[in-house]
Amino acid sequence: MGHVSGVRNLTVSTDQVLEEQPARVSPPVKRQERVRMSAWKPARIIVTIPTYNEVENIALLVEQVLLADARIEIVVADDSSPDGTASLVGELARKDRRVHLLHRTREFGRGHAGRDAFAWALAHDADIVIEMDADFSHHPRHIPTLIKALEDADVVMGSRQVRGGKDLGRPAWRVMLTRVSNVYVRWVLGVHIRDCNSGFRAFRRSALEAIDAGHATSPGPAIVHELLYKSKVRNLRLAEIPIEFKERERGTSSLSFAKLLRSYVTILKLKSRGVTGRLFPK
Ligand SMILES: Nc1nc2c(ncn2[C@@H]2O[C@H](COP(=O)(O)OP(=O)(O)OP(=O)(O)O)[C@@H](O)[C@H]2O)c(=O)[nH]1
Ligand SMILES: [Mg+2]
Repeated sequence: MGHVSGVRNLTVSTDQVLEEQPARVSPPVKRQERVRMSAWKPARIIVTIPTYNEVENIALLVEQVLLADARIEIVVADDSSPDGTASLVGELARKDRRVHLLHRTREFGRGHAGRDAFAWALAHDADIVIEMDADFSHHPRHIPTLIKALEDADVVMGSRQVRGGKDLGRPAWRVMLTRVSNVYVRWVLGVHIRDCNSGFRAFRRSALEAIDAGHATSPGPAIVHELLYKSKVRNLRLAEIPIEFKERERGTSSLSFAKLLRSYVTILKLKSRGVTGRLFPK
């Protein structure tokens, strides 16, 4: 076991298993920048997947994500799920060197898991990092489009709310809740993204470094808003591509009303830190 520099609480074992200790782009890309980006050849793409009780989804998802692009490696950040997700991913990792497990045993939460997975990806030389959910709401078939759109953007979001995007299989009240919370996030954080709640995103390495994603502070789902807001504050180029978002078919949601409410409060705190210049730790 050896330590990974730059990542807290992580150790690496030789068998790849880790244990704890058509896009809307703004602003327009300048010609000079286009020339620079045409030479951009990302070699290493890391897909990060936070999981909690996803044993019914994760094996098939991993298989499909690996097929999406030969450059992809996957890191699954699991919070010691009682259903055995981590041991299943551990088995997959032993069979395939492109799969890695980040087995988290403390500081649980969707946000902290996302943060540690970003830190892991950066420490492992990712040129592109894509974060997605494990429940097939984010389908791997959209991955090539996300990667392509990064040619003209720093951060690309899979969006239900742009032309061609869909929100399938969810009850009307959930779709409405997503829309209302979008209005709230856009209003509070002042971002002009249509689907601020989407957790299906691709980042250039330089973007993750600029927003210091490996030290994101939101413990829960508000990490998606934190990274979006920090991207805006850092003047990164944000783009949205349409995706078909589908309600999960297997496993159960970890999202509760209490978590949702807490994330709305976190969004207010983010804004307050933003206006008082405390968004990024000194
Ligand atoms: N590591 C970790 N992952 C989590 C945690 N909570 C949720 N996740 C994962 O984060 C992703 C999104 O969680 P979901 O439970 O699907 O929540 P959601 O997509 O916001 O809500 P639904 O629309 O109800 O599915 C999934 O891959 C979950 O397994 C957590 O506490 N720790
Ligand atoms: Mg989900």
